[in-house]
Amino acid sequence: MRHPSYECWLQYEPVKNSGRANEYRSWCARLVVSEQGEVLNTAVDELRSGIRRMLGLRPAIAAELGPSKQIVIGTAASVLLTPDEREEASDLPEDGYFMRTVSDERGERLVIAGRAERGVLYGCFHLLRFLALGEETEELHIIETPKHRLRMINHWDNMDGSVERGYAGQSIFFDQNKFVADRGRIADYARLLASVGINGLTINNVNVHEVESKLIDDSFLNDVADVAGTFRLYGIQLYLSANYAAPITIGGLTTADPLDPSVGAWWKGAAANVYAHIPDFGGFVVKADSEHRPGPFTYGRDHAEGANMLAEALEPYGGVVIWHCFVYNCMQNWRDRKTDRARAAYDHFKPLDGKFKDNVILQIKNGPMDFQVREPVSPLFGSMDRTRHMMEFQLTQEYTGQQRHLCYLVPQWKEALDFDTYAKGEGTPVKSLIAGITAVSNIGNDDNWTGHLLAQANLYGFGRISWNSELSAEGIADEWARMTFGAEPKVAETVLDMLVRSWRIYENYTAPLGVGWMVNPGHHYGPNVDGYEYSLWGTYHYADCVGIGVDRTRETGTAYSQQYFEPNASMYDTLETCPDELLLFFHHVPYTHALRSGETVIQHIYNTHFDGAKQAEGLVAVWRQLEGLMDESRFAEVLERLQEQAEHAKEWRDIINSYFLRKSGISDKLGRMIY
Ligand code: GCW
Repeated sequence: MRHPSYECWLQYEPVKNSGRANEYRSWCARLVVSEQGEVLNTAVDELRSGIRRMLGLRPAIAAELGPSKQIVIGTAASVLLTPDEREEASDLPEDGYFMRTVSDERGERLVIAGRAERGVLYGCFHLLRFLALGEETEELHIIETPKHRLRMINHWDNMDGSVERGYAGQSIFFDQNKFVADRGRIADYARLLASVGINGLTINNVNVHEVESKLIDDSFLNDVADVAGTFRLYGIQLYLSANYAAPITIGGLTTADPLDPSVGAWWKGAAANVYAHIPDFGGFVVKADSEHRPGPFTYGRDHAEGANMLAEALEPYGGVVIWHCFVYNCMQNWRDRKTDRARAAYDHFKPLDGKFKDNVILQIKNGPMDFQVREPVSPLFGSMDRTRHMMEFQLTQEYTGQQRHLCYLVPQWKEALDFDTYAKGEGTPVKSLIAGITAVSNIGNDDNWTGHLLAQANLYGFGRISWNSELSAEGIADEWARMTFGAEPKVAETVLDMLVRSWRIYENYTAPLGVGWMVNPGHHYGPNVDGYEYSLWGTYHYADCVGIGVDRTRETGTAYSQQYFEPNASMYDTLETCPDELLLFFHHVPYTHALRSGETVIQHIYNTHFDGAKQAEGLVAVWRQLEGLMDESRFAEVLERLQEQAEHAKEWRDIINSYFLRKSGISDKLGRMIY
């Protein structure tokens, strides 16, 4: 039997409110569509099955308009639309759609029209969401256009079946260096992604190892094409992570120098072969000169030269190169206080602005370090107005509890997207500058996809926000909770409340005030204050007996703060104006320093760690109140994770508090027990 949450938010439970159900049935008895197309067929199938499951009705499928109420779906080319509607649909941006009720001499209809098939599919999922949420459908007038053209997911899946930083089982694509034989689960995944508007994905890890390098040659291209075909049905384009050294590792050349003509020619041949198999292939995602991956630096070339060579190979087919900016010195010495990992991406890429070809998109992590629970927004956003770039988030909770802890990340992403860069004066938020958004996947072959059932909300929320970054984190959580657990108000309200508070709770009992890390090296789970303090990775907090924090100010520190536009640069640089939650990211201060909140740094550490652990315990208590209001298995599996979180939060609390009590010699003014 399938896990009750296998279909995630597409539960399609029967509509309970009979008034609403009747209203919906009146529209849904007849479904009119006159065109054929792969994605359109997917849309029709989805609509049919959703209607059947939610309304107990098998809609009649017709190719012509009828006299009674009906749903009409079509692209801008559909003869079912009026000339005005056709024009309106063709004026929509790519992937856009409208959904409205019309009543005229041609009959009463609920029209879902997309500029193209993909828009129609999104419109159908939108209607189904409306039905699931019990929204009114009598007077619809909705126009939806995505805020971002590229809405992607990156998998860090290896062909042996493991998933780098994966916390939800093994890969759904690969096993034992082959593609999995049963592709059914891949189709189910494509459906989930399409339902929230995702239109691109990579299936393999950006750390491209030996076998995976061959995904772009004849060894695996038939399989890749087959999987691309599955995603294509759902309007999702496939990309591959490519190994920069592939000309050597699989091409038999002696160099991967981007300026060597034989290298360019090799990539052109490779691209031609990929496109012969997959005509709508999206392009290559490349992590070069990062964490020991090969790249153009080996040959004394810069990243523009490296990326452009690949871009030239893909250009004839409309493909893009998505190039990682996660380039930094991972062999640092903790004694060296001038090298600053946070500065690295900007220092490497800003000077190259304007040198990249148009089909290169730089992929920038939301923060300058590495997906910590709290970081400032990367200053690269806004600093390159002649280079296309996109945002990278991390769904997989590498540093945010690894899907053992609850951490709903949409509020964090909202903050990053809304951050005002001041690049073109006040009112230049990150979301206005980017060509797209991508995120590292949090799914695997676990029964419920994400390990922690409530982590599904991050996948859902990512899709929704990459479609429309104006949506609120609460609104998204509310939709997700109701679609996942049904309309029982107590469940939906409780889950919503838990999700919305969870990021802050996690932050409370882990690394304080933006300083980050303090995790066990390697796997990154659990507290270890000095775990990364003396290592090569450039991830230090510099705690001693007097104070803590990284001095990134202009005068006395690494001057990272100056990578921002004013007034952000001064705001972060000045102790008095730097936001508390990022204080230790920008400043080294004594433990007795008073925060803007009025509390000292040391007392803040104690308070938040006691609070955070208590709040984590509180999550268990509120969840327990839901017993009996949902199926036993979902109740029990979430309970188990929350209990583990509560226990683990105490460990965090104790390790962090003890460490700082001993370092600082300052006791908790509330006299609580510190071990
Ligand atoms: O967060 C870090 C991870 C690495 C990962 C890297 C990256 C795929 O610890 O496992 O490598 O980011 O983004 O490339």
